[in-house]
Amino acid sequence: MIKLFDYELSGNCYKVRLMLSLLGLEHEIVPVNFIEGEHKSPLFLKLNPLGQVPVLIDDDLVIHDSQAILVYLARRYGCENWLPIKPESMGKVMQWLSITANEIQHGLATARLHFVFNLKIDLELAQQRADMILKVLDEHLQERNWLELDRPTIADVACYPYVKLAPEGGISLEAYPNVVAWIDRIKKLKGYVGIPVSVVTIPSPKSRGANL
Ligand SMILES: N[C@@H](CCC(=O)N[C@@H](CS)C(=O)NCC(=O)O)C(=O)O
Repeated sequence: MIKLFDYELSGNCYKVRLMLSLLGLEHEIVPVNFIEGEHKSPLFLKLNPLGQVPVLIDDDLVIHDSQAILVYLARRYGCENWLPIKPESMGKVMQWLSITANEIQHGLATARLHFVFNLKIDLELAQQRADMILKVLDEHLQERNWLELDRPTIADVACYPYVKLAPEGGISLEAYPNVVAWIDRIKKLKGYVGIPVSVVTIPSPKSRGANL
């Protein structure tokens, strides 16, 4: 059975949980004790030398990085629906995977680190970056329901978590009505699952790297 090494409050792990659920795939969640630094233990580093969650195991395959995992799951289990192989379509979807790993991670996800995990980051810069990408997203979604191909793809799944979690980084979505409408559409997808809301700041992980 598919195993996901997971930390409940991580948006990158949530991305994978959401994809597994949208695809209706049975899986086992293996919680990683992030606060105690279990992701830096020798055992875990054998799965992912970067010491980061999520990590997915499917039979003999061990794969890390939430974007890479979405690609794997979509191609392995999702037929053409979530990631088509037509070069033009694939390119269109993949550009959002890069955006989520860069602009969204360094803006929205980083701002959330300050409030939820009490980490020292440049909050102003992160919030500026967050507003920049939200503006781009909002304009892009003005004339479409989904990020690409007129249907939900892994582009939507990849970008959704940290956009949805923006308020936890002190960023209001009020000025971005098309983004809010897109969030509502994603919530209505068959198999949708949510992420627990972090209402309090939790202790910083004992062992931390660049990201959370
Ligand atoms: N590019 C990776 C980033 C993964 C990542 O940063 N995971 C965080 C949790 S959300 C983590 O494990 N951070 C610990 C560290 O960087 O040491 C992905 O998309 O999965």
